[in-house]
Formats: sequence, structure tokens, C-alpha cells
Amino acid sequence: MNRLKNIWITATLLGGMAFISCGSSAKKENARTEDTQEKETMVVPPAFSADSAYRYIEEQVTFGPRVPNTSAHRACGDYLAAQLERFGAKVYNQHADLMAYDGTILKARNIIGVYNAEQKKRVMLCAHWDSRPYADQDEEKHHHSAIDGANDGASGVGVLLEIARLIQQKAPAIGIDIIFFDAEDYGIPDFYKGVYKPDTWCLGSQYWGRIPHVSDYKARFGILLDMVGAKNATFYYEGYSRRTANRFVKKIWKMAERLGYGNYFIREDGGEVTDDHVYVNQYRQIPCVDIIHYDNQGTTGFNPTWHTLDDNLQHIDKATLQAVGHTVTAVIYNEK
Ligand code: AHN
Ligand code: ZN
Repeated sequence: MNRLKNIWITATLLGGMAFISCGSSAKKENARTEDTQEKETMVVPPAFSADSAYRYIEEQVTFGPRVPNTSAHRACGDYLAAQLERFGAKVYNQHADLMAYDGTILKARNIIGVYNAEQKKRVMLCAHWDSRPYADQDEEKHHHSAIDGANDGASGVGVLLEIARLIQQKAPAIGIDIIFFDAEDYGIPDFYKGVYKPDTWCLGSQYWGRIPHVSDYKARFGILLDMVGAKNATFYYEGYSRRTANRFVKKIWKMAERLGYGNYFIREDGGEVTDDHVYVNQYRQIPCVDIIHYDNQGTTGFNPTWHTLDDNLQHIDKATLQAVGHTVTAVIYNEK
């Protein structure tokens, strides 16, 4: 089967059926009371700036494609670690030699920013920072060109850098770990003629899952941001997150709705995707929610610029960054 084009497994009918039986008026009344109470006690988070997040995306893209073993990748890694330091995090750099699908040794670097290390109650926020070496969803002549990855890579990192800046200004009640995973996007391309290998995506998170930055690392839950910058992006419930972290999926989408971002955060099932959150959950038993742009218009399940040369700054929209950044910020500042 064509792996790349079958990443998304179409949503089953089951999800829809489960809704039919519930919804008595007493239950609705209860839910409404809870809603009002939560609204009254809602902590207003510091203001997320989409301009600032956009600037961090631009800075990453300006290095060039962040493909492991390139100078752009090394320079951007230094930039990201320096930014987290500047925003007051305790920074861990995990350097690792990871083997790609074709035997290439990738000089990888996971970058972790820790806030309020003594706090037992923690939430982890993550995104991958590398960009794909192949525009393998573009015309064939571009298959071996690296992509800018303004959306696929830089957007999630940009939003998280802005959140790091906010945490420095005003700390939330809980501890936060911001993790930039490397080597997510060096997965086996369709054009590869050699033998198929499983688990070739998400190499950085697989490494971190086996060897976290601190031993026995735990968090209440995690949020993964992947492709959160396209104009009119749509974030549906992602299948693996639903199965392993549904409480937190609900919490995030409900917050988005409340803040007026229901047109981005669609409360319906999308597909299921192998992404860093899978390994966070498998290796560390931390429920982790993937906020990822799902689009069933095309053949890939992703947005039209996915793994093409069009994944560049021109297709980044500040309104989407605002929707995601504001929502995630509100979620973490309301954890106790
Ligand atoms: C797979 O293609 C198996 N997973 C896609 C995860 C991804 C790639 N996210 C961004 N690029
Ligand atoms: Zn990708």
C-alpha cells in the first residue's frame, strides 16, 4: 500500500453512533451549569501575539530547510536553544545519532525547555523542528528538493516559542516542558526502492521516549502542534489522540469553542496519524493530543502544500496562529 497517501485512516461510523443515545435535558442543564462555573473561574492567560509567533517562524525559515546534517539545521538548533534560554527556561540538548530509513546517520538534536522544574504537576508541549528533505508530494522533478517547512515544522515551534515568552512574563500554576523534537520528517519516501522499514518517522521523539531528558519523566498530558499555520486550517479530532487522550482532546476543543475558534477546531472525527504523540504515549505513557491540520479535500489527508515546495511563508496565516496559540495558552493557564 502507498504509505504516504494512507496516513489518515478514514473515521469510522462508530463515533457518530455514540452521540445518538445521550442528551437528556437534565444532563444538558448540568453541563450548562458546569460551563458557567468554569467560565466564571477561568484564568485569563497573558495575551498570545501572532505577530511574535510569525516572526519566530520567519526566523526559522530564513535559515533554509532544517534538514538534519546540514548547516541550516545546526544553526537553527542553536537559535532554538538560545531562544528558550532567553525566555528563562532550563534548557536540555539531547544530541543523538539516529539511523534513517536508508542507513544515513542523522546528527539529531532534541531541544527541551523546562519551566518550574520542582513542580510535580506538569504539561508538555511539543512540535518537531526539522523539515523534510523531500518535496515528494510535489511534481516528480522536485522530489529530491528539501522544503521550507514553514507550516510543517516551523509553525508549531513558532507558536511554542511565543508561549515560552509568555511563561517568562507570568508563570502558569503548573510546570511546563517545551520539547522540540528532531528528525520527525525524514520518514521513508514513496520513491525509495530499497526494503521497507517501519517506524522511520518521528525518530527524535522515539529517542526521547526511550531516554527522556530526566529519568522517569512524567506529565499529566501533552499537546503536539503539527501544521498549525495554514490559512483556514481545520483541526479535527485526531484518531490516536481520541483513543489514548480523549479527556484532553475534549478539554482543548471545548476551550477553543469558548474562545470563538470553533471554525478552526472542528468537533468531529478526522483521521488517524502516526506522529510524535504516538511515541510519547507508547514509551512514556503520557496521553498526548495531536493538533494537526486535517483536510479531506485532497488525497493525502493533509493540506495541499504538505510536502511540497509550496509549504513556505506565503501560506502562513496569523489568524490561525492566533487561534491555536490562544487556545493552548488558555488551556495551560487553567491547569491547577
Ligand atoms: C506519516 O507520514 C507517517 N506521518 C506524518 C506525520 C507528519 C509528517 N507530520 C508532518 N510531517
Ligand atoms: Zn512532514
